[in-house]
Amino acid sequence: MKIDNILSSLEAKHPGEPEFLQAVKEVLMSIEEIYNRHPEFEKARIIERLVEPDRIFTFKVPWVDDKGDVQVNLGYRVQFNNAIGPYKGGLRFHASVNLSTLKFLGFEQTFKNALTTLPMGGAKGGSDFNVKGKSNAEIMRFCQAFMLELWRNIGPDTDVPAGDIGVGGREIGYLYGMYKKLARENTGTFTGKGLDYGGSLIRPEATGFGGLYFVNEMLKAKGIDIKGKTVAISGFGNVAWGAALKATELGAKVVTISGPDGYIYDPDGISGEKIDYMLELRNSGEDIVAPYAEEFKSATFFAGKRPWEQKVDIALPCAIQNELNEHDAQQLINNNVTCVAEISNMGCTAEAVDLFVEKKVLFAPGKAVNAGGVATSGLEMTQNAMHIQWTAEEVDAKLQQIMKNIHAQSIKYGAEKDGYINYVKGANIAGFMKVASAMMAQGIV
Ligand code: 2IT
Repeated sequence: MKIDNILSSLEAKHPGEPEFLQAVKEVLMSIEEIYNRHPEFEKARIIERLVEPDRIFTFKVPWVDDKGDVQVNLGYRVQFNNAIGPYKGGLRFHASVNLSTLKFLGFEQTFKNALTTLPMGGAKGGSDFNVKGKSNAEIMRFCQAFMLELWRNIGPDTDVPAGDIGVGGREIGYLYGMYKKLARENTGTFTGKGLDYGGSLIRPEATGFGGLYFVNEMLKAKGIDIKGKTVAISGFGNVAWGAALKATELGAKVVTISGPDGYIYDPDGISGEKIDYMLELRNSGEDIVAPYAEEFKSATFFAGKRPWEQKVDIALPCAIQNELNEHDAQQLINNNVTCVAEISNMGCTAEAVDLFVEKKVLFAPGKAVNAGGVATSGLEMTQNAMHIQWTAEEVDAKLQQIMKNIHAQSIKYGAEKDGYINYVKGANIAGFMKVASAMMAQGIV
């Protein structure tokens, strides 16, 4: 495999997709050695076939706002790879959404879903629709207009969407309601549904919970106790919420959250009612965290800054891609950080990841750390197919087992001679080997 050739040919074919190239490059660098030991992969052009999505749907989403004005957004679904199972992955509604973002997310999702051990292929979709400042009725009309186009391309055994940034329980409800009306079936072709209509217990918490289970495994492997450790979290959405709940429950102290406006530092710890308040902030639809510092006097708001400048033991990006850069990484290292784990997808820039690995910092990538979200989506699909509902304890036990397993797979392929565990390499190789062997078994399709 010639990584440079593959990347430059991708760049020539699809100019202006830096996030996608970043994600591809990371995986190719990790798997190069093992790939070259398998000439049958090269012969079957596994890499060339893996870096192109199976297909992409792009469509316009016209809708009418509360003033009666017509709005037009772009909608997408990238069905990346279904070697392992039906396409599976979230929908992101955010002003920054474009094809590069969704291709990188779909590519990552393919390997992440492989790591869960559940039969799910990779997909991602969404829109440049910005939820911020929209009324409930506008969000409903947008979701219905989006689904009017997408419904033909999804189904319980073909493609099962879920939430991501900007798509939470409310949006899933509107999307799924319209899907059912059009498809005239009730097979749960969406995960993250409400508990009253086929959703799974623990799904809202799962990404954050799974992330902390993974971090706990990383620390345990080093003989470190998570109790009493300080934690910097970014974001204040669903993922940050689940992470703060579980970190607190495990005895760690969360001292930051952040939004597009800046970050909150609360040395007393963000726990209990403060975590509930985070949800209130989110539900206000304003997309700002500043009011936290007015509500809780122990906290300080740092406008326009990121939480990585604080001295903490554990840093957990929980917001969006490339939210932690090389400078941030250096600050964390200078402050003697113990562990950094991406709960957001590709939360760190390539330079930041390289620095963590070079300095042998305990670091793990999103596709391993945040896989608990989609894994629990897989468990929701199972419950829907069986027409039953598992208890929270049953789902949580399965989630814990899955995260332990992903950790073990990462060690299997990522342990280096000096004892350092390169989780980036480990997770990429483990995910890739499964997808590649599934593709090999099914011929050139
Ligand atoms: O990035 C992710 O794994 C998600 N947004 C969850 C996808 C899913 O299908 O639950």
